[in-house]
Amino acid sequence: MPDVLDRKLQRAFTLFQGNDKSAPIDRSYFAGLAHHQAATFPGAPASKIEDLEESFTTFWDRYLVKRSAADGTLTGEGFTSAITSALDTDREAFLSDMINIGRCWFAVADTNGDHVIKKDEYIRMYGSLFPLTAGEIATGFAKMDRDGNGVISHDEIRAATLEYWTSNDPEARGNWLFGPFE
Ligand SMILES: [Ca+2]
Ligand SMILES: [Ca+2]
Repeated sequence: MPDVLDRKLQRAFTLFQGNDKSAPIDRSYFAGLAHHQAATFPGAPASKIEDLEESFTTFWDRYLVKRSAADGTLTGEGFTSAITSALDTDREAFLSDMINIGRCWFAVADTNGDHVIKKDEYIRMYGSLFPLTAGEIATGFAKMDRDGNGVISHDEIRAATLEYWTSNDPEARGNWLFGPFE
């Protein structure tokens, strides 16, 4: 496993774990990630939360359950192993499912419904996930906004998602999909 990609997989699992590292990570936990995003954006339509929850349970059912323990919980090693296996054997479907999670996640953050992420929506979303400095917010937004038009589009979310899960380039813009990446 190349170094940069390996670090990104570990980072994703840590992020999915949230602040309470002792909570068991299982199917219902992944489904519940949708409610974290719902709590950040309480005005989001229920249908968008349902789509997001379904995208996470699909992630579990198609990939993560295969590497979970007998009690239905998943470790960081299991997570990395599941993703690595999916990239090796089921690459196109896996990436398509990851793009769908990203699309659903950002759709909840699109509070004004213009189908793009503006900077205030970005700040609200990432600020709920990380303790970010103003510099990190500016850099992260610029990394996602590839064409520099001041908003993050569907295509830019897609490009970042593909890079996050596949690129071993330490400079790839998509490395910032889940916030600051050195
Ligand atoms: Ca928007
Ligand atoms: Ca843009």
